[in-house]
Amino acid sequence: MQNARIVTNPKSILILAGALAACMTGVATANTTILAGDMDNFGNTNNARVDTVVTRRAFGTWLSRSGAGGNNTAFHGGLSMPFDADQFSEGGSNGNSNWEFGYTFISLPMLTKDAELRIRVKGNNSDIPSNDAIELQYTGDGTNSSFLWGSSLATLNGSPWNSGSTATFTIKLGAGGANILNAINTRGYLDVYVEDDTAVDWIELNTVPTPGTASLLGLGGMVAMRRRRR
Ligand SMILES: [Ca+2]
Ligand SMILES: [Ca+2]
Ligand SMILES: [Ca+2]
Ligand SMILES: [Ca+2]
Repeated sequence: MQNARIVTNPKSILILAGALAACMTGVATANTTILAGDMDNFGNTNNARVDTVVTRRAFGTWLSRSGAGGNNTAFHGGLSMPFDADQFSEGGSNGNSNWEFGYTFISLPMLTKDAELRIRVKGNNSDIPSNDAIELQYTGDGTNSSFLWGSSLATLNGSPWNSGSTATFTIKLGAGGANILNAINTRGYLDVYVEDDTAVDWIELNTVPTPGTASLLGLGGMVAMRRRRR
């Protein structure tokens, strides 16, 4: 009787390894990442589908305040700065100077302790970006300036924040100096405010990093590589 031969097709092994890696990648995509704006390197301000600015009512009221410090009403008809306003031509008669940016992530899931905010910003070449700051979680009633956390952009940058300075900052919401996680989870939203000569390309909220994702992905990659070497 002839022995049966078991033939292993290298292609089928590769397909299996690929499927395994894909399953593990599936674990990674369990992260909830919410993107505001589009990652277009400060492209046009008029991409309405992805660049729509959303603000909670009290925060929006404060952004369009009149009187002292109310730049948006004084210079921009009460409108908040849109995403991607890094060019003077993108800001009407007063250009993109003295224009305050605000965005609210609303209806949030519960954030885990490792939740983080990433924001890409650029100092504009109009007026004075060097004194600008980012602040998180507005707590006022629409008339007063009050946030749970804030930092100058120069501090985040580790060097002066000037015209043309461009950076992506990561702010860990449940750690160290910020630690506003409980407040965000209690309220279910997160306000992001950026002063007033700095443009915002996009903001990303990474809400639920999945523990062990990196090692699983690494394992998937190793399996695929071992198979390929045969
Ligand atoms: Ca632009
Ligand atoms: Ca200014
Ligand atoms: Ca300024
Ligand atoms: Ca953008």
